[in-house]
Amino acid sequence: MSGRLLLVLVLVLALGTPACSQAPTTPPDKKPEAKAPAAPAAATAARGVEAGAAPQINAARAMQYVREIVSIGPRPVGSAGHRKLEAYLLTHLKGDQVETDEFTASTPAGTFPMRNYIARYPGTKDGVIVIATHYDTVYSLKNFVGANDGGSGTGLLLELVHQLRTGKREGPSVWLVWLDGEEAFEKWSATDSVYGSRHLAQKWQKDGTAKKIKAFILLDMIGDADLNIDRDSNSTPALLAVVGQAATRLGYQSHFFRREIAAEDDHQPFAAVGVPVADLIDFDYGYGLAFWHTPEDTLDKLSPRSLEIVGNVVLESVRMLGQ
Ligand code: 1BN
Ligand code: ZN
Repeated sequence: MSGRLLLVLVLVLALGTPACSQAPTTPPDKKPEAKAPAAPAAATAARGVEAGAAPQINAARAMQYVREIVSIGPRPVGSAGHRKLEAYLLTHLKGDQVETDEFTASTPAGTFPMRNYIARYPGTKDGVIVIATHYDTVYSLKNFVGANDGGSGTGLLLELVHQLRTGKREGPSVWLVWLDGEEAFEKWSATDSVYGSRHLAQKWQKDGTAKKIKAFILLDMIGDADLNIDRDSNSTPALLAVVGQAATRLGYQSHFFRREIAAEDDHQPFAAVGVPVADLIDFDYGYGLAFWHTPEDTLDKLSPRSLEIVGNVVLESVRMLGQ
């Protein structure tokens, strides 16, 4: 296990815990596991489609986004692939309310322009729920395409766009955020990591936005075909409880929170400015983390089903948070 991340890996007996350019339109390959009903039929009908219908991620379309992202190649900050991916994101966000949050980051490898992208989808209630991911790949690994690490979250957020741009939704506004510069340039440290989230959290604290954010849900490495979302002890317990309940409602609880880790990731700068945060990360990628930060982090290790599970749990969590 990598020491650089100060990862405290604690096996917990969590069984008692709550647990594309032309995107295809084929339906998800499988339906959620039928361990628990999504919601009582009457309650679902009463809430109506916007407020409460079972979430429906299009798994094939989400996977196609990830495929297209990976086909760009490595996407480290400052590279041609990084610029291509930014253009790809903007193409897919055309017509939406998008902010490019540009800043200059001083790193051990020099000074770089970086950009976070924020797409805003208004709701009917006060407050904001942020769903975020990082889109850069590891700077020092030039043959690394980050299918899972960088690619999976970026693609799933593009699928969430389809779920959110359908007009004004019931509940708080939802903002999708693609963060830049998550990866370290040399060695992970407080100053060499999470550049985009440190910048945005500071900005949102200064302009008062942080106070409006009810939840910040981070997606990182969520595409592994063998999906095991860890319980992150650096996340806000009450928000993790909502995510756990959402997973249980949808029958996905076996994929969530069996193991506890302490994740150092893009959620921490937001937690530091008082925002409730949850890092949904599967830090069990290949035997003994064999695929993490290696050229083995490729598309064949991923599954549309994992994107579907995480996407549906996120949508259900958003719905529950809006009640
Ligand atoms: C995640 C993907 N991270 C780097 N690439 C940071 C991290 C490492 C987060 C270990 C949690 C655990
Ligand atoms: Zn990484």
